[in-house]
Amino acid sequence: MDDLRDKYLSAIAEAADESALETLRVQALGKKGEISLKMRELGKMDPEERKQMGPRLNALKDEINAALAAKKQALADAALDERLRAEWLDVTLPARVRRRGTIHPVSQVTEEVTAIFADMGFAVAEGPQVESDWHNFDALNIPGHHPARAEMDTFYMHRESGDARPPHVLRTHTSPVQIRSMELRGAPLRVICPGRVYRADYDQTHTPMFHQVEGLAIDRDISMANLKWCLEEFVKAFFEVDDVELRFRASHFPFTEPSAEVDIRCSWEGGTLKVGEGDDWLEILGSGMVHPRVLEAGEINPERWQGFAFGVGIDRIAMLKYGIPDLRAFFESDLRWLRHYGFAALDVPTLHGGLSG
Ligand code: 2U9
Repeated sequence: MDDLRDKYLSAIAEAADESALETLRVQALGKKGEISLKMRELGKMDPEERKQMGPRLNALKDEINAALAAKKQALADAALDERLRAEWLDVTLPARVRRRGTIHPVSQVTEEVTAIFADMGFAVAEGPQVESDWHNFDALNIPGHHPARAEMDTFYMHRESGDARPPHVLRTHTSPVQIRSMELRGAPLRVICPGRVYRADYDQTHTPMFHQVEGLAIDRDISMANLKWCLEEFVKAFFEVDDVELRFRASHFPFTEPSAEVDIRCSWEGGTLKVGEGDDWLEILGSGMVHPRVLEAGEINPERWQGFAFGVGIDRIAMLKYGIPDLRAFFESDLRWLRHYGFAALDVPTLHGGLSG
């Protein structure tokens, strides 16, 4: 009995896994197991011997069962410990830096411009990129025969032959968004409209799709003085300088009267742009007082309300601010270029937190 006990207890202690334990259980306690056979022999013993051996065999059987159960639990605990060790993960580690994406300079500058005008109380509006020719042209005082229609190199959408209605267009400016804002919200109104625009033009300084942001302010007694203040504040905030000098040059747009192109004083010393100093002038935007016919098209009475408007090419001012020499790089999706000029995704431009990080 003692030999049996030592044999099985030490074999159980050394068992490497659950299947080794099962083999030992069958060897000792299975139908033909060593201990089961011994128990069967009890019947052949005389009563005195049976009385002694019976309890001892039962005790041995219980002891082996208990050792098997304890070893099974110990193996399961060890397996769980090993799994927990192998699958350990530090969830407080930062994201992998090398694969983090960046914000495209055009998106960055769009956010910067909208943050500046939002701070001055302008709402942000968006509209369709496929527009009716009425919203894109007629409402902006550009009738069918007007040379500006041809100048804008418009992309026309397809119409079924026999359909006499004028075709839709890919918007050539974001101005139709302002027309829609006037229709929807009436006066007074302060709105800024960033977005993609399209013109059939492709060379060193033009791409068929580019980005604009246009602004419109309508109220009582609005004048060019309000426009001038607003644009000065914008240029100072955008180029992050304390002072600027603006030059308004008389110009002509069908949707504004009077109209002015706006230059800023700058220097190009050493090949880098410095805003607010020097003897050069740099054209950065177009502007003017909203033409009465355009107010009427937006269902606003020009006898009671006036407005100013302006338009900026986002791609162009992004190139100027961040020293990007070639417009076409914007559209090439070159990851190395994007990493070089890109902006951190979480550095959202705000006036209080800094525009460009
Ligand atoms: C409404 C009324 C007036 C928007 C204006 C300009 C002048 C302008 C250019 C800047 C660079 C286009 O991207 S660019 O080539 N824009 O010069 N835009 S005034 O005038 C409006 C717009 C909407 C209802």
